[in-house]
Amino acid sequence: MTIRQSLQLMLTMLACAGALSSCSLNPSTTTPQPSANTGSTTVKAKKHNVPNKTSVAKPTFPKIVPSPASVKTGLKTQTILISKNTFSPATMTVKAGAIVQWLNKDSASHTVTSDTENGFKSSRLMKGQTYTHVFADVGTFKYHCLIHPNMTGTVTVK
Ligand SMILES: [Cu+2]
Repeated sequence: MTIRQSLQLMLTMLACAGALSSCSLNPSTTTPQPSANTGSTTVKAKKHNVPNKTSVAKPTFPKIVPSPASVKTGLKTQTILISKNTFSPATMTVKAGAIVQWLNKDSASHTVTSDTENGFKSSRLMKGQTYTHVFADVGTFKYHCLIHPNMTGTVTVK
């Protein structure tokens, strides 16, 4: 009888051990779940990458930033052509805040240099190069080309 009891105890012990092992297996099965969570975090990381791609696409918008500036003033960029050693038009009237762009069409290089010492001045513009200046203040602004002093122009800002 005591042997049977001991055998029963042994069986119950084994059963318990099996239960424990099965219980211990459960935590092991639950531990993969955190890894699954980390997998979800990697998915989140991928989601973060996606906004990065959209944020990469956003910098294409800042290229249009000059247009918001023109939106503020409600003015578009106005172009003065430099052609045949002449500013064309030589006289331009714009509103305050206007963006004026000079475009050199000549094979010769020119500059856009304010007659005023502390005024706007471009570097030497080669063919196809442009110089842009925003006329924020009202006034009459005369300019010339450093290379060809005969080349003169006037921008009047109202
Ligand atoms: Cu010139």
